[in-house]
Amino acid sequence: MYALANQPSSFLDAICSPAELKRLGISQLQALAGEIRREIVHNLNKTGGHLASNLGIVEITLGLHHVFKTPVDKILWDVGHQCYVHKMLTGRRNQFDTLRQYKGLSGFINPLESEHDAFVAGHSSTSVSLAVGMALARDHLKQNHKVIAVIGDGGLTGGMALEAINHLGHLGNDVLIILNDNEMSISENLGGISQYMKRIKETFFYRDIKQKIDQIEDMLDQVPLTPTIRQMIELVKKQTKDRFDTPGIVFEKLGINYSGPIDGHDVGAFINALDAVKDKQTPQMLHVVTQKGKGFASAENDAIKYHSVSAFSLEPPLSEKVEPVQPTKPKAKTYSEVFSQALIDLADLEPNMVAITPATAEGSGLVKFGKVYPDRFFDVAICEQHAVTMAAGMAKTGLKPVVSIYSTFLQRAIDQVVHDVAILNLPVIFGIDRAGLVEDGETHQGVFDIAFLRSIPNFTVLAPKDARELRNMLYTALKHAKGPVAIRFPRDKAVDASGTAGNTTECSFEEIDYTKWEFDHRPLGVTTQGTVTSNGYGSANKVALLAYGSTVDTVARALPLMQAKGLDPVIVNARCAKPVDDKFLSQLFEQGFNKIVTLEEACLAGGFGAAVLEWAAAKRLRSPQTKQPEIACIGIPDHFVEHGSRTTLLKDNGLDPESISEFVLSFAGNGVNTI
Ligand SMILES: Cc1ncc(C[n+]2csc(CCOP(=O)(O)OP(=O)(O)O)c2C)c(N)n1
Repeated sequence: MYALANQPSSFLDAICSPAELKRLGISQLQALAGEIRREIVHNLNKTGGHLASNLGIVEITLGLHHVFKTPVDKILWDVGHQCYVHKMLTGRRNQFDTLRQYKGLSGFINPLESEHDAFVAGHSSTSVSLAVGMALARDHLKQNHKVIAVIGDGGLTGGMALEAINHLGHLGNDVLIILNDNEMSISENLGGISQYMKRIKETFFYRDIKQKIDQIEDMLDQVPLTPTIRQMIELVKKQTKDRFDTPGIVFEKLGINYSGPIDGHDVGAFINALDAVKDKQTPQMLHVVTQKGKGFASAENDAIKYHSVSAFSLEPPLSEKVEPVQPTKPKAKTYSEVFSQALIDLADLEPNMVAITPATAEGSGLVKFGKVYPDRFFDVAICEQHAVTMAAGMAKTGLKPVVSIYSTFLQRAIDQVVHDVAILNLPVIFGIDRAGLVEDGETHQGVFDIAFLRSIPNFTVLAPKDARELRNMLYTALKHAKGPVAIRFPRDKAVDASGTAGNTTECSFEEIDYTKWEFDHRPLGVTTQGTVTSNGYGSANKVALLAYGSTVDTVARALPLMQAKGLDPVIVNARCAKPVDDKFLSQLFEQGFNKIVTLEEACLAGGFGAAVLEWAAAKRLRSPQTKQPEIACIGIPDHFVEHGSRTTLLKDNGLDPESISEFVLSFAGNGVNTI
């Protein structure tokens, strides 16, 4: 283990591009690996990031850049979360303190950032498909370069990777797959493929054992032995051999030439292995064994915790930076924590409920549920499509599956949602985590789910305004849903309507009519939930703000700003985007509200605001005599949202209280409500 104190990086300082790397010998590369690890740890302790995966892939990255020549040769990094070393070696080291910061270096791979990044990634299991595509194009266009896909054992569990391998074996084109096997996904990797790779490694050790047995046999040949003893030796040899099979035979049978496994931290061995396969013109897989977190004891010992970290302390004892805790103030829970706690609280009430995660148990807070109810918890690996269709099968057979999935990863399973869940109107509940803006950037923004789910018949698309409502939505859906229900919530601290942020998870459950919208923050003469009565202002300008999900809280925070300027709008918790609350909207129109603003933390195209506009257009056709209000929509415009802190991104997209207040004030114009 090297010392963590920041030391001079003489080799790293000399590297401005991969060209300099090629001049280094093996021992120099080894020294460089140490310098890189030190720098990664020292940078990430300030910026946070995917620490363990990057520490594990240092020698692989060095070897690849030593042997191949980017950007001519194409290296496709699966997921792209392990590309920090690659970034350091391809001219971006000086920007490392801006990693994952707004306008700084992305935490993922992206050709818009560097010509050395062959493609964009953030989602898993795409690299082999991309490599096949690029190799086919190269061969068709008679170009001459190598295409290399670097994929982890976690990424290999994803269906797409297996589909691509299947196709590549059939095509036979020149693609090199580097399989980075650290036995970890975010959590421990699981499934038959992972087990198979363990067997391959055992087989590797079998070579040693076999060699030793052969040596013993040679020695025994020198001494006279009875036939029985000879038979016994043969039997031991055979049984030992039968326990193992030829390394990589499964890949070989699929048409991919397998070599390995080799030690991925022995840069010399790795370079030799690359040299041995680099000129082959056929599909090759090089199986490389690495350790996640290599070289940093804390990450080696707890690779799950250090998979992705926020800023942490390097002072011994190594620990995360802890904010000074106010003893009177309980730590606010996140929506993920509220959701997963609700699942635990509901488990006894709903014995047929099961929870499913596609390899994101940590992020979704489901680890505890899995420990308490191991028979009712299914981590399916990085297999979103399988997760959804499996849930459909469960629902059809009488279980109550809850698929806990990030908004961005649900995108991968849209067909399964339509074809396997929605057509039969199956009561699968989707807990859509990280719905809205997230730090990671374009590949991870959870902004499309409303638009795609709203277009699917039979779906109910909900978003709670706070922790209590999230629990009640889940409770009610589990009890009564006759078809699919999606409940979306952001990656954020949970809001508690009672103002004691995050401590509502201890409360009991309550059935709610979640398709009905409610006046939440302004009870203006509301008699029953979802019924609009006059607000009594008699003003020429009656403004209603229809807020969906996380924006209810933001709008509540914008209210005093608007009131200070003389505008006192009605705030509606429009918690169901599909179906929209027909009765409520009718009443709103009939009450003479002449300005309506919709708000959502999602793309405007096809989103909640679009649902209200569609409703208004249909209403115009149905009853042309009804005076229509002006409708404006606040949400994310038609662009991809980059990386940066959630607060910055919300502000950038007009979703902070100040921007909302400004927009509404200007939209409301002069004749505002007076208070
Ligand atoms: C489609 C998709 N689902 C889930 C994730 C979340 N995720 C990010 S990294 C990761 C584990 C990847 O494991 P592996 O490929 O073995 O790489 P390692 O971090 O072990 O080097 C997961 C599940 C993702 N990026 N994409």
